[in-house]
Amino acid sequence: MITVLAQPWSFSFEPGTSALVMIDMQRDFIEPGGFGETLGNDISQLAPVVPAAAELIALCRKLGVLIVHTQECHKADLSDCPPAKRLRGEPSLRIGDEGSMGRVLIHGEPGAGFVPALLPQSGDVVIAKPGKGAFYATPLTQELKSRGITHLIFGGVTTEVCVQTTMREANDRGYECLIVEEATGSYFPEFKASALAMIRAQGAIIGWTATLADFKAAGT
Ligand code: TIU
Repeated sequence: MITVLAQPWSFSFEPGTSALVMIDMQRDFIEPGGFGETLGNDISQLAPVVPAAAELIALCRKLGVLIVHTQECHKADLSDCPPAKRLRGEPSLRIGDEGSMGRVLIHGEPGAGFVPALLPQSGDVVIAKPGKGAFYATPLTQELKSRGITHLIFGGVTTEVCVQTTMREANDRGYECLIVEEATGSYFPEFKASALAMIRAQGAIIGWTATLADFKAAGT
């Protein structure tokens, strides 16, 4: 049993029944020319998340925690992309348009792939998801249930959009959830801070938060 010094109080998990869910560490959100930048966001905010996420993945891998990578992307014919999503806002490129990393947020295109430092390894689970939450229209529930997973550790981008949505979905499904602060990020630092505060408020209403240093101290 691993016990992490967390907020609002300590979080304990058995590595064999836990998974790290690394949300959407894709080139389209983190690199220039991708979906995140086309929405007008400052992608430099996400750069520090990459080495922290790599460290968290390595720590979890060493502990024997299952690694799950999600990627927000759509079918080439956009049949799983509601017009309400594609037409939202005033991006310079919309989902499915041709950009500098191929078609934006389309499965199999370079931009929808993971950043080079965080490529999935053999034995990891990769979940392609059409929504912000990783449970909607994906096999994630089945992948976790079939392995007896009860505890989820979260990282990825962006904290208040896909990460928080997925953590809320997981909480409703009965998973005990912890998010590691440095391994997640937002284009808006104040949104990240608020999301983390919301998650741990009211006695861990959604889950727990911990620093990478405290997670590392617990697991080594
Ligand atoms: N725009 C934004 O902050 N996020 C997303 O669109 N997707 C994810 O968070 N992955």
